[in-house]
Order: sequence, then structure tokens, then C-alpha cells
Amino acid sequence: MDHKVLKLKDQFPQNTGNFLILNSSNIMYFTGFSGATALVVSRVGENILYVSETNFEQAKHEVKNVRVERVIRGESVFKKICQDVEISVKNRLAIDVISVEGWKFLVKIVGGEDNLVLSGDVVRGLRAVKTSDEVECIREACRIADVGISTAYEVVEPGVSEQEVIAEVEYAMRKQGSSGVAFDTIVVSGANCAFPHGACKRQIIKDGDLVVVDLGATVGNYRSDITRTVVAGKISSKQQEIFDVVKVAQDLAVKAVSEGVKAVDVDAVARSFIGRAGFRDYFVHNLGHGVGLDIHEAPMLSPDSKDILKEGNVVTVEPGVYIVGFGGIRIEDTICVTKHGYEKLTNSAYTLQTNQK
Ligand SMILES: [Mn+2]
Repeated sequence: MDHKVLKLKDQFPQNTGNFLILNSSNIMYFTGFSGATALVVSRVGENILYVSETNFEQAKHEVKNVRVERVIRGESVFKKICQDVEISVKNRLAIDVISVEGWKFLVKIVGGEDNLVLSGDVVRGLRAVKTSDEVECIREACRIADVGISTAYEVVEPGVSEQEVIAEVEYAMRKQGSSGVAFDTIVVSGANCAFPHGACKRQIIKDGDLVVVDLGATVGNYRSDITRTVVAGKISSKQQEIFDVVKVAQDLAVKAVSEGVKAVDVDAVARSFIGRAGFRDYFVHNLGHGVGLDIHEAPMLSPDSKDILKEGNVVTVEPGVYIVGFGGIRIEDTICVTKHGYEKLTNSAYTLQTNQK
């Protein structure tokens, strides 16, 4: 945890003495440990990890270079922290993210809002730029996701249920070493795939159905994210036409990615191409998002993003066109931002055609 904690210490806001980390992915980021309640990173003193009785011994065993404190059932972690570290206006407590109830309680026990500062953006920014070790985990998760997609190309055919496709792709990814899905695998077919986050209805895939397959693997707690859309059986000319639009939009947007580029501009590349093709109102979500310990994290590739891409960002590029009554087509890859461009981490084929024909 040393390297990442040092980076955080470099970015402490003014007049802060300690940084309280409450978000579980953020705690995982700094410690590699998932079962803690809170982490306090100190500007000058000792770092303290607060852990419930259940996970206390495991934390002591697994997490190095940090003092591990036991939080007993019924005990307030906030009260404990306030006893352990000095909090004042000159020595404010920075916080990554906190519930409204937690905030109100903390304000009371530290004696006022002036002693606290919300600093979630600092951790958000650190996590957005991946180290080479983090990229290696995501690269492996992407390799496994490609196996998931190739499995989908094998098993999607008329008569098979969405649920069966999910079972096969998840089984294939597990066998490749995925420690779990990056998110609930999406396999939606027919008219239902007009809804970008359509839930699997255990529906039987029919001849001529569009099938959207959106999946990811997890390796070392890092995730991948890929979408391909196929047709079970015969492909219609409208399906092919829209697929080609989405494919070009995705390709243009991926090629626009590089260090220093505004995320909003990458979104605009795909959005304006889809608009010119006549589908402006049918691309109903952001172009993409960062991927890491969480499936959605910084930076955001959206029409209102303030993010500027940096070397080491790992992002998805996933334009789609969704038409109620027709269905949806989305193409998504996970890519890494480099100094002079990008590296694609997912490498599945782009085709509407399954291997069944
Ligand atoms: Mn995604």
C-alpha cells in the first residue's frame, strides 16, 4: 500500500491532518483488503485500519504497514477515530465519501463542519490513473472477457435461452481464472435489447433476434467490460445497417483516445457520427466510463464530463443505438490510454454473425 498512500499524502487538501477513507473500493485500493470499516491515512503519524471483530485477525495477518484497530460490535467507528487522531480547524479531517447520517454524526462529535472537508475527488483522481500492476490485472480480466465473448459466439442460436448463454459464458470465464463476474452478465434478446440495461428475462432466443451480450471478468479485484451484439440466425439489412453505424462510431471514438484529450470530445466523436447517420435520439447513454476496482469509475466519457484523459486511464468506449420495437446494438471495448494514443485490452471480433451459421 505504500506507493498509493504516498501519492495520497502528496495531495492532502490544505489544513488537513488526516484522510478518512470509508468507501470499500477506496479502502481496497490503498490496502488490498476488502473487509475493513475505515482507513485513516495520516499526514505525519501512523495510518490506522479499523476492522470489525469478524475480520480483525485476517486484517492483521494480511495488511502490512498499518496499525489495525478492532471495532467492537456496537462501538462507533467515528468516535474511535476521534479519540485516535487530533481533529481541529488547522488539522481538518478529509473524507472520501460519507452518508448524510454519518456526516451529521461526525459534525457533532468533531465540534463543527469547519473541522471536516469532503475530498472524494482526490481519491477519484488517484484511482483513475492505473499503475502497471493494475493494468496487468485488467489486461488479464480483458483476455478472459474475450473468452466469454467467443463462447457467446459459439452458443447463441435460436432456441437457446438467455439464461443458458449467461451460464455458458460465466462458466468459460471462471475456468479461465476469473474470480467472479465484473457485474451481472447481460444477455438480452429481441425487443428487450432496446433497453440498454435490460435484464435477462430467461427468454428463449428466436430466429432473427438481436442479442446483446455485455460481460466482464474479475482478476485480482480488477474488472473488465466488453459488449458485442449478434443476431441469432438470419441477419436483416436494417440490423446490418445499424451495426455498421455503431461499429464505425466506436472505431472513430477509440481512435480519438489519447493522453490530453478531453473526454467530452471523445464522446462527441461517436455521438456526432451516430447523429449524422440519423440515429441521434437513439444513443441514450454516455459513451463510456473508467474501469478498475469498480465497474464504473473515473474518468467518465460523457457529454458533460470535465475529465481530461491521462496516460494510465482505463476506459470503455461503448456507443449504442436503441430503437423500441426493433432492439438495440451496442459495441464496447475496454482500452488503456497511452501517451500517444491507446491500447485495446479487449480484442474480440466484431460481427453480427454467430458461429452457428
Ligand atoms: Mn460498460
